[in-house]
Amino acid sequence: MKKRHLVTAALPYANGPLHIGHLAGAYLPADVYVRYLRLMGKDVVFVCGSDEHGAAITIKARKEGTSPKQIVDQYHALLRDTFQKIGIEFDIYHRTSDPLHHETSQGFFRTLLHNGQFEEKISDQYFDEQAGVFLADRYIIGTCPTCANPDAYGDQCERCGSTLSPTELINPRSTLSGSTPVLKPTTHWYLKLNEHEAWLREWINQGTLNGVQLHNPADWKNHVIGQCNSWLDGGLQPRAMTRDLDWGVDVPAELPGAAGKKLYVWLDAPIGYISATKQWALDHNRDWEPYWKDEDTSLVHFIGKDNIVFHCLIFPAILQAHGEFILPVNVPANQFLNLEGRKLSTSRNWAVWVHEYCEELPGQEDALRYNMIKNMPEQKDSEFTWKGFQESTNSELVNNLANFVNRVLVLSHKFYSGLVPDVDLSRECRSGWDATQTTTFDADLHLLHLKLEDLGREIEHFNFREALRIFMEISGAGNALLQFNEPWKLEKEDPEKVKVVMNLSLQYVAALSVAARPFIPFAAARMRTMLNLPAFHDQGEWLDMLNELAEGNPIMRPMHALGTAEHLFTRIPDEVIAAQVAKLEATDAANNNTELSTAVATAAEPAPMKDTIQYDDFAKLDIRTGTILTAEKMEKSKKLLKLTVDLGFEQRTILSGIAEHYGPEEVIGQQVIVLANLAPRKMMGIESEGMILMADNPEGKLCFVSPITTWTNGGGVS
Ligand code: B3M
Ligand code: ZN
Repeated sequence: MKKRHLVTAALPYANGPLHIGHLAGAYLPADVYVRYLRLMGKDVVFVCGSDEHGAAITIKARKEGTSPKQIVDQYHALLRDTFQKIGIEFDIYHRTSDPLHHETSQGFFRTLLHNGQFEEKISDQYFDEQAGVFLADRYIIGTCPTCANPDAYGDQCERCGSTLSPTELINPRSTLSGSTPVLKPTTHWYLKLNEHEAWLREWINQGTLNGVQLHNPADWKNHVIGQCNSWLDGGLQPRAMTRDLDWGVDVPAELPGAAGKKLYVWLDAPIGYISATKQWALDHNRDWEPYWKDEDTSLVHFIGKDNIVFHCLIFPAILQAHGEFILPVNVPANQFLNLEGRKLSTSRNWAVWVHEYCEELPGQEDALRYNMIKNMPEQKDSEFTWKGFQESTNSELVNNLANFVNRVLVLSHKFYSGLVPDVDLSRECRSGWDATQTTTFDADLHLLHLKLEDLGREIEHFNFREALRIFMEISGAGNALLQFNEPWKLEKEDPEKVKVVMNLSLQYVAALSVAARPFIPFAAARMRTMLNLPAFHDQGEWLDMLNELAEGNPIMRPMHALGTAEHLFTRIPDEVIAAQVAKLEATDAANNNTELSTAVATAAEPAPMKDTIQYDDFAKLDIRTGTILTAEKMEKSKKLLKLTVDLGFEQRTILSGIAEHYGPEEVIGQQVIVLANLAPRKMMGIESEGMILMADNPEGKLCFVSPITTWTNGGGVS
């Protein structure tokens, strides 16, 4: 392992509260990892902060009729407090509106410019003459050239998933004034990403840079490498690093043409990790530079999968372009968490908001953390349900863990007045790991040692679900140790044997109090009090424990005086779950009402008919039937499925915007009608060679037009 660690968690946009998807995606895995490193006595700095720039902020401010500054102040405070309540323990929670960050990112910009990393390019961009401003992509809406959605955004069509540029929109309009924007030339600084493509490809796939091994790509998640390669295969293009905006970090004023220009938010935000480290160093009288510049630092970025390319390609390119910085050794991005069968959605309020959870279920912070880690979307999307949450709390935390800890403490007070008993090392008892085996004190302690090492290794490899499973396995073995030996019955007959069982059980509880800290830190602290062990200082307690066990020493010595037993966890009653489910149902009803009224409004105002076309125009369409042979979801798109369609005479790759209506498994084998002579179009790095024709049914679901195989009376087929 490297000498020091710098761990970052994605800077959340300060335009809304934190939900469970954020927690499961980036913050909890980062927090578990960092807490473990601290307990292993590592030199680690954990940085985060609010991302306070970008269109996300200004759009929210416009929506609420307030200023961007007010928005970021409000949400920065809420985010900071929420993290604290749920036990995410950053060394610093900074913010990108801080002057130190502005200076730092401007400094970066100057260095990149000085290093010849930019090219200045003039391009035509949309300008709103009424508002007098250039328009960010998200401020322009118009008709999607792919699916005719009249409300596609300048960067993406949310109906068909196409990645767009504003000039591709048909009938563009400005969301600021409603007017038609005009194209006006503007100059921007473009990072020559194309010049970084070759080394990025090598670094991502081999883990080497100029032949030097920096990391082992086998340690990276497949989906992370896959997403990077799909971008690399599409070819990296120069990317504008400045924008015409009035909110953000100014392009350094001394540069000609800087007026009215701001740094691109994906240039400024990741540099926020560096500014945060600088501020932490200032606050603690430390040096920030080794954390970013010394090869003996392990830099790890925790993010959600929508941020992969920015952290694995663009930011590394920026760091290399600067020249003094190290690269991350891993970017263990998680996939997405769904809620009760649906995608989390901020705009539809389909979420569990963490600050509301903390208010409504006070004292149950660890129960949420536990459930999120247990279901963490490490390799694929996963699911949060309130029922599952109740189940994991009541049957695992209460019935297994809390019950074990409580029984051990209560019995120790009853049998030994709360003093850890001394044991006869030659005595045997039944093993909690295997009902058919007997064990001795030393042998069992050795097994515990091995389990704790396994658990730590899983955390080091970002396998948090597996680590948590081992944690609960230890608790389960502790319970079984009691169950198989029944000390409450045996105490009269064979008190010496009971001492072995009870002392071992106490060692299990002590081990669990340390191992619990990364996952359920509040409960871990309560366990320390119950055991009358020192509170955590996060200075190598786990390592000390392993060292003791390696020497064959127990974690708690005989005659150590225990504290009193309290309840470690309380059950989640049915009413609490019912109330949360009702809250989601109300959200659902509200969403449907809005959709209904939008649908009614749309129905009352039919879209104007398009111009009449002549038969000759229609005859240009080459329409064929085909069969879907394969179907898969596209990594970065909610809407697109990638299909292979057999037209009888050839096979085509077609991207179709139906992923929200059909899963890949449902469409394989389906007969479809294909517009076969549509000009090929590249979307998300893949060329689509045609279009699947489908129609909305009265419920608004997209339907295939399928051949008649059976028909019923009244089917009206002629
Ligand atoms: N704020 C995007 C997001 O929340 C962005 C992350 C920045 S990390 C440097 O998805
Ligand atoms: Zn579209």
